Amino acid sequence: MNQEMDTDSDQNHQETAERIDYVFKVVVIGDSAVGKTQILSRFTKNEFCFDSKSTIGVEFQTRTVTIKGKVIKAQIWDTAGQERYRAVTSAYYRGALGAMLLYDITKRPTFDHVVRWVDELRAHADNSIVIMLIGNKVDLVDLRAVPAEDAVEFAEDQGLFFSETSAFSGDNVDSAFFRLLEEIYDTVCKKALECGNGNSNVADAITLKGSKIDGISGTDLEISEMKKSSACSC
Ligand SMILES: Nc1nc2c(ncn2[C@@H]2O[C@H](COP(=O)(O)OP(=O)(O)OP(=O)(O)O)[C@@H](O)[C@H]2O)c(=O)[nH]1
Ligand SMILES: [Mg+2]
Repeated sequence: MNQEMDTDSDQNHQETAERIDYVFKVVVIGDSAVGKTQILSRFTKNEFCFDSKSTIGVEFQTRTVTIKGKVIKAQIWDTAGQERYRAVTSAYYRGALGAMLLYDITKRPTFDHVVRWVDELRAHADNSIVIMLIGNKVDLVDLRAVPAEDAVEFAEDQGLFFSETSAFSGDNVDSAFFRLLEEIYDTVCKKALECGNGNSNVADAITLKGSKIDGISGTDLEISEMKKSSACSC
């Protein structure tokens, strides 16, 4: 059973005194106005804003949860869907263990472009990255332009997980993020076992451990790090 520890923002580091077993970097991508910033805001702060502005550059929010008895801090990065506002692509993806790839169920072109986003992930992210395809704005069901079946077929074909959400109502937002984090955790454990060190710490088995992002937020951020004391229990 998964359990929430706390919800916080980048500015609020209350959880620093708590035990954190893992920090998982997740990126949110997709066309402009599909709801990337709002789904992040819903997941980390349980907030929604109707007149949100287009994101410029990069920002991240965090939320700490418990998955399979481990305390996991999800560090979730958001950038602009518009090319001209985006930060350096490779730096954005560096160290990411998971990706939320959003389209808007009311705008067919945003779904048609998903294949380009998958290509970008394959080009810039680690090949073991866990990808969750998200059809957002499911509250606008009367305006639906993308049948769920189309997305299911695409997701199966590409080996992606899939969910439909509403950042507005909150429907499926938590479950989608929890599913992604669970899959990341399982991938991390599997890698550790493949490396034959199931009894030692996972960190040594993860190629993405301790990557640094430079020149994005102005500070060097240690990402996707595994606490040295942690052992994989799966
Ligand atoms: N009805 C409805 N509107 C939503 C939902 N999610 C986002 N929106 C609205 O869609 C618009 C765009 O949302 P954003 O989260 O700013 O989109 P974005 O993908 O971050 O866009 P960029 O930052 O430009 O890449 C805003 O007006 C939101 O209020 C949703 O689930 N339902
Ligand atoms: Mg945004």
